[in-house]
Amino acid sequence: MRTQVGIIGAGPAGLTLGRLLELEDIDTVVIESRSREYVEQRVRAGVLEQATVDLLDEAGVGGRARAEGLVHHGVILQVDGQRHRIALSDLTGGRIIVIYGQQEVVKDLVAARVESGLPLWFGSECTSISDIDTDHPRARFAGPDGTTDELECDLLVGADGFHGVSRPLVAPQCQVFERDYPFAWLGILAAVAPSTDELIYARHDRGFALHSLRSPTVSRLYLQCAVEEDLDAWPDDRIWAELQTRFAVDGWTLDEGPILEKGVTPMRSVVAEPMRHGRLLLAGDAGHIVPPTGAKGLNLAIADVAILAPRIVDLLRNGDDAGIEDYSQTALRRVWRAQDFSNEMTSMMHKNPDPFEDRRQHARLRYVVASEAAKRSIAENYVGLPFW
Ligand code: RFL
Ligand code: PHB
Repeated sequence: MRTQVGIIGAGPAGLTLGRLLELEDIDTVVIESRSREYVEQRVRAGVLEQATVDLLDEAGVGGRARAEGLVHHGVILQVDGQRHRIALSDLTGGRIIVIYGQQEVVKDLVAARVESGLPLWFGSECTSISDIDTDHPRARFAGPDGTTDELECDLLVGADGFHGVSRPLVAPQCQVFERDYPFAWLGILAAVAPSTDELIYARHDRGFALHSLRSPTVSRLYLQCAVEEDLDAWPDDRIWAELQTRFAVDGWTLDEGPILEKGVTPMRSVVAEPMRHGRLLLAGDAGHIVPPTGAKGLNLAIADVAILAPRIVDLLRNGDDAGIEDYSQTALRRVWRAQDFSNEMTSMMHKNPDPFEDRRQHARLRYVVASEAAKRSIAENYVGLPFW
């Protein structure tokens, strides 16, 4: 089997790249190990930067995000039982964020690809990649019926997420930068109307809590927990009691409802450099992950492919490989900016087991909420810096 660009992974990065290349008449095959149902139900990110929504729109797949996404103009930081608004739009010349579940983005992209009749092979797990130093890299994969096959292409893109095959394969040639944080998030999805109009990031002596939203009837909430947290130790009433404590402010109540989903997410920063190895390019979580406190992972994944797509077109249409050569360096500038911001938000909002660090970060947050300059800096990073 042959195509121009083989894309491993039907997450936001792989599917968006497929769409951007479709619009340029470049042939692609997307190989995805999971089923369509699985990728469309996987609950993850919720905050889209304006530039992300603009890009989806330009690619003709942003209609539902525009219609159903919740446009937000601010977020709340809570410290010492007091809430402080970061006026995102006022501080950034009118920029916004849109709350729209990642699985909805994935549904929209899958629907568009299916409608275009382009190859998107679910249940097909890429098991190995070869010949990346030639003009014809290859991906081997196991299909749903147990058969194995091989895809030969002009370029391969590893958009297979943090647990995929592409990064481990090139790891020996990479410099991998890593940081583990000494805590994790216990996340829930609950069938209850959000108790807030804007996201609340709360720092509390018992640990961080985040109140996010999905729709007028569904809330998404997170609690800082231990890295090895046992979910069985967290029946629903304990989760709600802990959330009530951490979000408590006078005159406000947190409404409770049935919990639809629970999970524990470790907090890590990883960057693999470079993001190009011959004719294998890494995009999205395959190349880097950030802790979720800055809401950057999905936005970075989309930014990577926005940077990559025109460079692929230059190579395949005009034989110009300057853009591909420069892809990693360009994408990594943005990645490291997001690492810094995500680290800052994470450190400042969480209870740290190191008492000195904990006091220092508490002081930093108190400064941020009191300073116009510091709030502006948080706002411009949160809404997203321009692609560069
Ligand atoms: P994905 O979404 O992981 O997709 C990779 C796809 O590749 C498939 N795959 C394979 N396919 C074929 N062969 C193989 N060998 C394969 N191995 C893997 C997988 O099945 C999958 O379908 O990566 P992508 O596209 O790079 O997208 C990245 C985002 O998913 C991720 O960065 C965000 O979800 C991170 N994130 C957030 N990002 C934000 O921008 N804003 C947020 O508010 C936000 N909140 C979050 C988050 C991530 C979280 N978790 C669970 C990690 C909140 C949480 C709790
Ligand atoms: C989410 O809605 O899932 C969400 C929002 C903000 C974050 C992380 C996750 O920083």
